Amino acid sequence: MNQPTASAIKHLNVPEFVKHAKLIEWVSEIAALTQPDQVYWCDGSQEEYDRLCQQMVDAGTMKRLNPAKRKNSFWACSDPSDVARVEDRTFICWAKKEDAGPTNNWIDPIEMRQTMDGLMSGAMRGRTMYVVPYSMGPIGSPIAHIGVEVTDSSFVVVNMRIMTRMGKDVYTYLGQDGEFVPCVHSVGKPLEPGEKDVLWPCNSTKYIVHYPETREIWSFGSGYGGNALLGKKCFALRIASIMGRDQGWLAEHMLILGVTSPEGKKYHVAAAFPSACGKTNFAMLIPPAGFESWKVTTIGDDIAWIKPRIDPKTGKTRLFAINPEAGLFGVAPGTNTLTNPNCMASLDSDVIFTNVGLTDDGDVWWEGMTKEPPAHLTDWQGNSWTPADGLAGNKAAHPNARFTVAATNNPAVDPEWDNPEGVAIDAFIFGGRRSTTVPLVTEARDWVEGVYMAATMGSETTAAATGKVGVVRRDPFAMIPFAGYNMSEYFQHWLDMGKKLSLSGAELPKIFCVNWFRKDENDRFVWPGYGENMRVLAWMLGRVGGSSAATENVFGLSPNYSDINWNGTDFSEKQFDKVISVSKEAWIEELKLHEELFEQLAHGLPPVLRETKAKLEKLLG
Ligand code: SAT
Ligand code: MN
Repeated sequence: MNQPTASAIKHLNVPEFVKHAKLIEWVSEIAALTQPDQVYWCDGSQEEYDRLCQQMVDAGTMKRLNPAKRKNSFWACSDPSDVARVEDRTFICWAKKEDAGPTNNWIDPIEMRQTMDGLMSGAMRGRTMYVVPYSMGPIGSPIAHIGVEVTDSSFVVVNMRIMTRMGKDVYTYLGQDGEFVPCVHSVGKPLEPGEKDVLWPCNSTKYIVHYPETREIWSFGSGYGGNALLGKKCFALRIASIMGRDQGWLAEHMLILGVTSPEGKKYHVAAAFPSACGKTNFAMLIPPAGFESWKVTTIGDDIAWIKPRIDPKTGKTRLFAINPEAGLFGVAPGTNTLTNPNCMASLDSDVIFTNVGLTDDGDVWWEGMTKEPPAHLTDWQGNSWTPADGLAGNKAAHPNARFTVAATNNPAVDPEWDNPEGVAIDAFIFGGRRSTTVPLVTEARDWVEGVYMAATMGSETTAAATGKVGVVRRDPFAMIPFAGYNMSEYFQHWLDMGKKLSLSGAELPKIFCVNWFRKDENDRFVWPGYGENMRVLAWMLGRVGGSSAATENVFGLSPNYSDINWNGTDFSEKQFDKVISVSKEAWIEELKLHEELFEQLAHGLPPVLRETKAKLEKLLG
């Protein structure tokens, strides 16, 4: 480690509310390495947010939207080379390669530290280094954890203020020696004296690095999303999944919903979907006709931290979940008032939009927002754009254009979303996008079978993500890019949790597998999806509460047509058969693909998963 120089320490500007010697020492080490012009300790106030936003408006990095259209909102555009998470530049640097497993990029941590020290050396020259203290989860919650990110991007600071509980209270909570995950971020574009900054500084070399043994995150070269907002995927999933394994809890890529039945009973479900499976729509579901007396509320839209605890109401151990985030960082394109009115309402004010189109009257637009595009706008790369450009294939918004907005902007936010105790989970739901094979809904007969379903879940690729359509990618637990350790050991951790909890007499959540995307012989979706998914959700909760019937099949338990409430729809039994049916031939092929996955993950694969597969094969006959 570089020794902090006397001048670096002098310029640390430590405010009197920071009392944590180790934190100060770490900040001084990073300052000595990265050599910023100044260090600024964020307090998280509204005044600070407004000031930094105004600075970016003055510099041209952000534009203030028309307040009559979107109050207190901004439009920003990234460099066209810096538009999404860079999975191939993301590394999990365990001392031993096997610990990262076959699905993660690995480089020896000693080598990686040399590389990162080299890249970070002087990386913040000419810039301010911001110290961003944040809590993932309500400050002081027994399920929450603290991080501190130093960054040379004020854009990251304002996004972190929306996405996390950021500010002075975190220093108070940390006190003199509280634990925190240190996160170092630089856009990797130092400025020479007098050099004018670019609008979106970044570097063509990018590294998103995790050191599991020391629980550190180092990120270089990108200012975009999960590459730079290090509390999200880097901490809340990759590092937290490791903490969860070590400490006996779960950090999952799951939304959390509250569902209140007409009788007033409140359930909570956590659901994992790979990208492009309608996760945000499900997180903000509006019950359809016939379900007016049900209420669905959002606790989280992306990540769940789940810890076991005795439920004071029942005296039994249950799994309690919080949303570690405080905001939504959602994909804008495709979002509209028909398919997700709650999401659109969340975007009325106090939003930072990145890489969407800017209309001539100072509002935003993206593909799929309205049927008719505006006659003219400025596209995400700053070019003049007309619908003719759209027809020629030039999009007004980048497909991964995003909005950053506080969770409380969502009109359907759950009253318990901020409860430090979390909510007791009744069911886990795992889903994927499959045009064939996987039925609309199946309940696992037990925890092990549920883990098998989640471990083998797959999703067909969509054009937006890969350019290739319809290839099934396995994405166990929707965690492939986010597990901080060997995926097979992650399966083992889920199995161990189930075993330990059931031995202690805990009430385990039920596990379900869903697929909203079955297609008919004309390549059309059969299931209407969106709000109609409420019917399936109600069936699942009926299973939890003991009121729904089900029939056993090869893979578990599924509803008959008459087991689902069809009030308010004419979805027919024939259509239902198309989405619930199980084809023996298709499943024989499917299980071969499961075997391919198991071969890839052979190192440390829990034997019980292969045994479960053998059981299913036998049932198939
Ligand atoms: O950029 S994020 O990682 O925050 C979102 C995503 O890519 O899933
Ligand atoms: Mn996600």
